[in-house]
Formats: sequence, structure tokens, C-alpha cells
Amino acid sequence: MATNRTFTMLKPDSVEKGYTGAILEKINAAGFKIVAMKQTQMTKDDAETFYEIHKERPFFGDLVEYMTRGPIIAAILEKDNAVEDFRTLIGSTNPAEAADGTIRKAFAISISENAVHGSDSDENAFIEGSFHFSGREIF
Ligand code: 3AN
Repeated sequence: MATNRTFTMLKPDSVEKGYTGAILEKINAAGFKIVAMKQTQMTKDDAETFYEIHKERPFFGDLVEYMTRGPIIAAILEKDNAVEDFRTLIGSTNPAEAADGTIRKAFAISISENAVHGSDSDENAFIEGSFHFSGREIF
């Protein structure tokens, strides 16, 4: 059964370009409540752990470099059917294939620098949220 929480990161490109306010507005407008949020910067170790599932992929080194090159905004979001609805809101991994109105369509430039992360399952939402936040940071 779908839970009501997902995890997101507004990635370094979004922070660098000053898109974070506009992206958070879209997230709020879509009905998500922010239950935890902070600006942070991932270390190489953090990114390698977070994206371990991709470690054999050819883009892994570039992905780690991208995700560690500057600050991100990490957040846990709450809404009915959060994981699936947030994946719909952000759009396809490749912004060229993202639907009109999605966050990646509006703010991402490429498949490798795609503005925002959204968990792909309830299990991963919990793991990823716990990676970035302690219990006392979640409301
Ligand atoms: P999503 O972020 O849509 O869940 P994943 O989990 O398949 O996509 O990929 C994680 C991240 O790895 C993407 N957000 C993107 O930054 C990068 N990535 C995924 N596929 C590619 C690819 N084919 N080439 C370069 N980077 C990629």
C-alpha cells in the first residue's frame, strides 16, 4: 500500500540557478506538505552511498561529481500517494521526455542534470529520508 511520504532533493543545478523557490512553490501548489527540509552538501562518500544502486553504470562518476559540487535542498514531503504523485509532478528522468507542466520540463537541462530527485518507492523514500534527517528533524 502506498504510504504518504516521499523524499526529494533539489539538486546542485537548481540551487546554482536560483530555481529552488520556484520549485518549492510548485511542490506546495501540488498539495505536498514539507515535514522536513534543509540545505546541505553531500560528500563524495554520501553520494556514492546514496546512489550505490548505480555504481556499475557508466555515468556513476559524473553523477557523484554533480551531486557533490554544491549545496542541495533535501526535504521529506507528505501527501496521499506521495511517491507516485511526486514522480508524476517531477516528470521523466530525461527532461526531453518530461510532460508539460512537470518540474523537470520547466527546470532541468539534461538527463544527467535533471534539477530534482524523487524517491521511486515507499521503501526507498524511507531509506533516503533517514539518510538525510534524524527523527528530531522530521515534523
Ligand atoms: P530518477 O532520478 O528519475 O529516479 P534514476 O534513479 O534512474 O532517475 O537516476 C538517478 C540519477 O542519475 C538521475 N537523476 C540522473 O542525474 C542520473 N542519470 C540517470 N540516468 C542517466 C543517464 N542515462 N545518463 C546520465 N545520467 C543519468
